[in-house]
Amino acid sequence: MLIIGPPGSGKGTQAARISERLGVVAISTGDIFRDNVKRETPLGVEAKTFMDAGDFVPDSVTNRMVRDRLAADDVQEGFLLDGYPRTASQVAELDDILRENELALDVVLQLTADDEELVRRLLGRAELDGRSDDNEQVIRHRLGLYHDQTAPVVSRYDERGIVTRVDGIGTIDEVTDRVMTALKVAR
Ligand code: B4P
Repeated sequence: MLIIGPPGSGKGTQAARISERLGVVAISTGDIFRDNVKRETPLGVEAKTFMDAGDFVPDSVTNRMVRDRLAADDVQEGFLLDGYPRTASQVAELDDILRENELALDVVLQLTADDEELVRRLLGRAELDGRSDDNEQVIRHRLGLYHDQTAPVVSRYDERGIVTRVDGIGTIDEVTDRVMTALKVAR
């Protein structure tokens, strides 16, 4: 399955819980990038400039990384992709990767929340974690990219009839309950 939503909608938060409850591996492109930035690998050095500006890391880099990750054995029993695909080109690439690995998508979970709530949450996270892309100007840029480029990605999956929408407003536990109920219906 995929989990898609604007920055701050709770993707990473809910992905960890879904992964634990369903026993499927959660793969977050943002987490992989941040880990590489921390370890100062060539991938991390390349990704950092884009991430700090709130821009997408180029598709060529991101696609190669996801292709490698989805070739691992642990995805065969199910997987949850968090934060990918985010562009039309990534949708096409993911279709190819899944076909080549004889994998299929069952559900695309979309988390929704309004922009002002998202800005509030991410500014709250900035105070706790000090993430370099969590300042108001960059947050608003990331939200703009979501609306321009990632919302159309959801429409592509809507045409395939596999999107389940969940309201991301409420406490983390409330959202998890909604997600688990929605997934039971969707599967
Ligand atoms: P991500 O790591 O995906 O960052 P994000 O969109 O901000 O989501 P995240 O998962 O961190 O936050 P969440 O909604 O869980 O990407 C970071 C960067 O990596 C991108 O900007 C880009 O540069 C690059 N990148 C990643 N994937 C890419 C791709 N496919 N192509 C190109 N570039 C890519 O939650 C955020 C906060 O909200 C948390 O602090 C949480 O505690 C809080 N929260 C969650 N649920 C809540 C609730 N119900 N109530 C209150 N607070 C809540």
